[in-house]
Amino acid sequence: MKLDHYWMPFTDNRRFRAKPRLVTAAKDMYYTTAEGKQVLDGLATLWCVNAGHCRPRIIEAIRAQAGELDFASSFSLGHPLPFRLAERIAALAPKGMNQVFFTNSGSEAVDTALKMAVAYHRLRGEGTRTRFIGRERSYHGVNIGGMSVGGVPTNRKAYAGTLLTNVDHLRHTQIDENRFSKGQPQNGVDLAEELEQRVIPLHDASNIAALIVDPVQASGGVLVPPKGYLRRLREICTRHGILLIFDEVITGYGRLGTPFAAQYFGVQPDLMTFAKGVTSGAVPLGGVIASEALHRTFMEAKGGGIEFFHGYTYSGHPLACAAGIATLEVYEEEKLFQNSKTLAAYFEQGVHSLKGLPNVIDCRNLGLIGAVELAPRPGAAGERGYEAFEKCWDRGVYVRPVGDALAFCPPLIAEKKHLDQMFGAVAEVLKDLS
Ligand code: PXG
Repeated sequence: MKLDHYWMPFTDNRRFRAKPRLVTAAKDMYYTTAEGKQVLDGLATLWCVNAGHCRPRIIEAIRAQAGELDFASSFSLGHPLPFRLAERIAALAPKGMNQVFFTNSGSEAVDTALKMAVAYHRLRGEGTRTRFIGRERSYHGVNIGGMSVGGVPTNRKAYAGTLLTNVDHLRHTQIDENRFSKGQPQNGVDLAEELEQRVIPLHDASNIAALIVDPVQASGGVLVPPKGYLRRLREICTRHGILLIFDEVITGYGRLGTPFAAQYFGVQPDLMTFAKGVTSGAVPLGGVIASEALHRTFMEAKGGGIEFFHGYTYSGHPLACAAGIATLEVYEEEKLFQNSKTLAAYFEQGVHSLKGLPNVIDCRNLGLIGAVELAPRPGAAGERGYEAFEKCWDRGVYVRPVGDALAFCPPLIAEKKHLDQMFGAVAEVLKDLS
């Protein structure tokens, strides 16, 4: 097979073509590689395969749907599936968060949420609220809005001139005092004060539409919010009429043992984005959950007509919705959010068992998400992390390099033996890594 024509996303294409890593099948916790080797999926592939791979119920739902109604639009013509899925999602979401808008990806969900926020303020006669606040090291997808509120420097660098200018960022929460924290760090709640002490006075609250945060910053390196930090942000937003958006693309659907991070932290946002775990990765699907109050503002707008001029051809696609409904059934029947919660303590032990190995400068975890951070090689940031990733793969374990950190995010069907295999392989690799 030629590898000459596929331009791979977020990939060192030249390195890949020189040394390809191909998988041809997957089942539950494992991939099968092109060479026939079994590799443990330690990252739910890309933080999304929460129910595990090729689950019969999900596959069957997609197959049956494809034969019955392949596609129908949701532009002023409906079909039952997105209504059914939205009802299920609303039932999982925090109370009062019950209006679901579908997209095809997390990036689209983020840009949708940003547009909803601005349109909402305008409908309420506060049309000057057009600024967005994001955070350093946050990842909110790759579309113009999400990239602009995002804070991963490498994702922004090449596009600096095209970024939205109506954006400011809070600093991230990774501080030295919190190294090797188990679960939520003790220090750093005060970092939330930057919103009220610097950002709001600078721009004026009357110009700010929304603050967007990923409750656990996953692809930014697995940064766990300090105790009380998200609650403090909520209080400040409420005081100043600023909407709070939780980007739950990774934290949603059981990653922290609750349906969403909002419930884990006991903090209620106004808008939540989701994607990934909603179909366990089987078909692309994302969306935004809006509060009833926000939605009401749109529905009570004077004049009638289309309330929100926004949507994608495939919003509410039948195959995606069928996969979503089946996935939520699997989560419920197999009590996978509960498994995630129960396994979190063992996972924490596994992550922190790497402390003390050569070059390990931090271990972080919450729920079933974690990372070990390695010291960068002088003048070659990211190289040690990438090499560790390659060596783990050779040992039959897939984890993701994020700079010089390795991220862990197993499917929620994981058992202790899988975690033993994953952390055991990582430990062996780190022992020998220069
Ligand atoms: N928000 C968050 C919090 C995400 O993690 C997106 C939005 C965008 O979702 P889509 O479906 O448009 O990709 C994500 C996606 C990585 C990596 O390097 C992480 C993501 C995507 C690609 C790579 O860890 N997360």
